[in-house]
Amino acid sequence: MTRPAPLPPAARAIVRGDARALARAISAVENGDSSADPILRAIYPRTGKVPVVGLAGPLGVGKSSLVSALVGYLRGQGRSVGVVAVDPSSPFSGGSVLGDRIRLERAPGDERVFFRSMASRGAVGGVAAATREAARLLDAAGFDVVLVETVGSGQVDLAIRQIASTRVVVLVPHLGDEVQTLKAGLFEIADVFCVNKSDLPGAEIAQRDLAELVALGAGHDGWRPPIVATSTVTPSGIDRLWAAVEAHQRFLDSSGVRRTAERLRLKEEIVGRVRDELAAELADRLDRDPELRELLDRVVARTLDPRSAAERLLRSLRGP
Ligand SMILES: Nc1nc2c(ncn2[C@@H]2O[C@H](COP(=O)(O)OP(=O)(O)OP(=O)(O)O)[C@@H](O)[C@H]2O)c(=O)[nH]1
Ligand SMILES: [Mg+2]
Repeated sequence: MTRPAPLPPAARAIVRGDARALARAISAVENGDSSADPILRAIYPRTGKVPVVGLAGPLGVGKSSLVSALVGYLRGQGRSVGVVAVDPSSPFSGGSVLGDRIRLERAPGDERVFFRSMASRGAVGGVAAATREAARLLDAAGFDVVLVETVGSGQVDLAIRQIASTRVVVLVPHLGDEVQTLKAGLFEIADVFCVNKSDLPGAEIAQRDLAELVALGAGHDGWRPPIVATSTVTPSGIDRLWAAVEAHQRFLDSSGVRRTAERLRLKEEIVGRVRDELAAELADRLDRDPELRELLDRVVARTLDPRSAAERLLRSLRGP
């Protein structure tokens, strides 16, 4: 192991717990500003030590409410918490709602809670990458726990897989629509299922239905995801939800899965980055490079098929 290089001043400030330096770095990440690059590079060796817990699930199921309840719970135990939330701009909740709630949860001037929401649209380089880097900055800043909330569905939600070591999938009674979401991939990534709004009718049925689904084959790496009922209005179950998260974290260590899972996440991250860069570069070259433009012209004219064109492109990339 080589000794870590001395930290650039901004990175040192973040590691020291300077909230403003942290906020600035997250903004840079969100804006695709390259000033974040040396910071991310410098802090990386110091990350990977704290639990990064993701909450994902359909719109309006109560993810933000649960995050703020967890912040309250964890602060009650004396633990510091960093939160990054993808602002869904959903009709159920304005983006600032979570921020407001967390402000209610923490005492004035409590530096041991940090909250940041990311715009779900327009982050340069993608929300998933920006969220992952923000979570890493929170990790480096030394919070005891990092919580990540992501929006309803699709790519961003699945990105939680690449960010969090424990993934909580939040659902509500009357699974209906949610079953579709489960099919869309959340089911496979869940480490803990949370049936929120258990104060509403149907919660027990939902839990039972979900338990049947889980028995049919949820879970991975020898872990069967527990199902926890919560309500943020009563409130109830927040302690059990956190206990389930901790049980999963303990499992990761005792089984050795933490290392293999992390290795897989990092591999996916690297491959994803290369894929994105290459795809952008290729698309650009197909527009500009006369030789490649001709290739595209031939596909358009039906004298060459797309698969052969792609093979030629790949060959030209690999060089002689
Ligand atoms: N009855 C009931 N309502 C809840 C509960 N938790 C949250 N809600 C309500 O559900 C609505 C959505 O809550 P949010 O916490 O914003 O949900 P979310 O999943 O973060 O929403 P998006 O981020 O927009 O997807 C709000 O009106 C909450 O007050 C609960 O346990 N029971
Ligand atoms: Mg929310």
